[in-house]
Amino acid sequence: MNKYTDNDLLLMLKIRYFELTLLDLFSKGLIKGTTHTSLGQEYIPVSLEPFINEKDFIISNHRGHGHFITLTGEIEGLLSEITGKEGGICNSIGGSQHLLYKNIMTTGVQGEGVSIALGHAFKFKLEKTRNACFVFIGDGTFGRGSVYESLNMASLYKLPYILIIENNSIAMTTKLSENMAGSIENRIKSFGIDYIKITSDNPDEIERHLKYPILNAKDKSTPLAIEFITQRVSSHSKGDDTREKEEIELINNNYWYNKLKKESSSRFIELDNLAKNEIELILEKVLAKKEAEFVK
Ligand SMILES: Cc1ncc(C[n+]2csc(CCOP(=O)(O)OP(=O)(O)O)c2C)c(N)n1
Repeated sequence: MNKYTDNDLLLMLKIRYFELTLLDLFSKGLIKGTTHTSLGQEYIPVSLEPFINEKDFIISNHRGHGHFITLTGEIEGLLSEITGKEGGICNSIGGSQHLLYKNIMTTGVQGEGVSIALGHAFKFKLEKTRNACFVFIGDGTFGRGSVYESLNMASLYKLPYILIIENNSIAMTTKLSENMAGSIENRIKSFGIDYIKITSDNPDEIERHLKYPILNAKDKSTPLAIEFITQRVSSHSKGDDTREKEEIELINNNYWYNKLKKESSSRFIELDNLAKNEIELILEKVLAKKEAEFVK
């Protein structure tokens, strides 16, 4: 198992166990509201992390736990937030989807982040800081007009605006093939914006593709779009999966975790246990906490 570096894999595994923990807590009625897991997409923020610093700004979306954990390391704070316990990063007011912490915010409103990101990117350009605003969207969000308005402005004003598209080919229950004319690539390029497609799920390999384009976007203050061809391993939120059994089986066979599990190297088993134990310990600690003031 030399495909993934230990650091990348450990982080991907921690995100996976965090998400599995949430699904379990929901099934036991220990979390209210809803949640969207990033199972299958864990490697995406891990691939971007080397290029994002504390002065950049990040806007994530409804499927943002992996982004948040990778970029802040705040696993306990996020779990406390979602479970309504003391110590939540937003005092349990934001929950799973609406967070603001240091230089990262998340929003469950589709197509909202793309517009807010323009303001951050404009500020970076004016101040000549060589920072960028990274904004995450799914393929389904191309149904929102704000995406095109934002791409237009980002290109027109040459902003350090980095759009990360997590194309898992489905939005809730609507497949991309049934909903989009043309392609994401052509839509981006029609605004004169640089575009990169990533099909790998190995952060180490992806980083090599992204290094120059991201540095270029920051240095020259110019927009960039990165489309990750990925897959949603779990349901849209908690149990709402309308995909055919055969399709889900195919996705599971292609899931990096299942492939590594099949190979079952001793290093993988060691890292898998390490990640699982860490999340279990955090869960134990969080569940023992008092309810947050806002929840009482
Ligand atoms: C403005 C708005 N409309 C509808 C929704 C409900 N909704 C939440 S996620 C989602 C689908 C998002 O699909 P996509 O952008 O492909 O992201 P994915 O869920 O696949 O990660 C929808 C319609 C919303 N959150 N905001």
